[in-house]
Formats: sequence, structure tokens, C-alpha cells
Amino acid sequence: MTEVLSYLSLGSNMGDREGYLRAARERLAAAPGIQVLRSSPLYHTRPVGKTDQAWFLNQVVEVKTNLRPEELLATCQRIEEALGRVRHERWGPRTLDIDILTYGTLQSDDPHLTLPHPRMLERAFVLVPLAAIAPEMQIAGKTVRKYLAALPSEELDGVVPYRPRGEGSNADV
Ligand code: X6L
Ligand code: MG
Ligand code: MG
Repeated sequence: MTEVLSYLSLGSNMGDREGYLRAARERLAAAPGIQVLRSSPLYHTRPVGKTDQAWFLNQVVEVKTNLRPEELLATCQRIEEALGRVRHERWGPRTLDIDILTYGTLQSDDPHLTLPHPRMLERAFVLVPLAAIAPEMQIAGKTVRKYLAALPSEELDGVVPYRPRGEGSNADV
């Protein structure tokens, strides 16, 4: 059985945001074929895309899985739905969003599941938490640390540590 490391982005900007992220981690850890290995700190983040909505809490988790990518995606979508996600408008507020950032070193241009996630390398709300747990991971020949260093400071201003949680805290990023 092949096990693959995968990084997932969690986001919430409705209701008990911290509770939704915790519930997401718990449900991922309880799902068959998924182990949650590490979790980044939480960050309070300015909304991107549709800007007139509440700030998000974002986090990245590292999982080990023996699921195929489409099975991992289906599991993530089931957890979103179980935690009350309702799709109204594109990019609108959500109780919980789980996005697959990477699946091992797999590159896929399947429009249903593009890997690595095509917009992750431009987004401070992804790169800051990802760099907190996997700064040396290479994507398209560059490290996460290097993508993060290339972000404009205005983008970094929109990502604020939510609460120091000891190990993995990166208040100086
Ligand atoms: C131009 C046009 C520039 C669209 C950017 C960026 C669209 C990101 C959608 C964009 C554009 C997105 C989160 C969020 C969303 C989140 C924070 C998206 C999808 N999800 N903002 N905005 N955290 N802070 O998880 O990522 S909507
Ligand atoms: Mg998303
Ligand atoms: Mg999503």
C-alpha cells in the first residue's frame, strides 16, 4: 500500500471558525486512509477574491494517506458538507473549505483536481501557514520559503497569527 504525504489548506469565515477548523482536523484524522501528521498555527487572514466578507481563519495540515487523489478530494468534500458548507456564491463565505495543495509530487491538470493547487503559490493565507510546517518543500523547483519571500508585503499584512500555540508558532514571519 502506497502512502503519500499531502498538504491541505483549511479555511473558515463563518460562525465558530476555530471550532470548524478543529472539527475538520478531527474528521480528517478519523477518516479511513488518512493520518494527520502535523498542523500549522492558525492565522487570521484578510479575504481575497471577494473582499467584502469576514476575515478567515486559515491553517495548513500535513496528512499521510493511502487514498487516491480523487478519494482524498471526495473525503474533503464530505467533511465540508458534514460541517454545514452550503455553496451560495462563488468565493463567498463558508463554514469550512478544505483544499488539496499537494499530493506527494503528483502534477495533474485535471480541471476537477489540479495539482499542485494552481493559485497556492501566490496566496499569503496558504504560504504563511505552509511555510510554518514545510518551508523546504519544493514545488516546481522552488521552495515554499522562496515563494513566500516573493510575496508583496501588503499581502503578508493580511495574515496575522491568530494565537500563539507553542511549537510551530512563527510570529516573526
Ligand atoms: C483576482 C481575482 C485576484 C480573483 C484574486 C483569489 C479568487 C483567491 C479566489 C482572486 C482570487 C480566491 C479564502 C479567501 C477565498 C481563504 C482568505 C480564493 C477562493 N478563500 N481569503 N478567499 N482565505 N483569506 O481561505 O481563494 S475564495
Ligand atoms: Mg479555497
Ligand atoms: Mg475549496
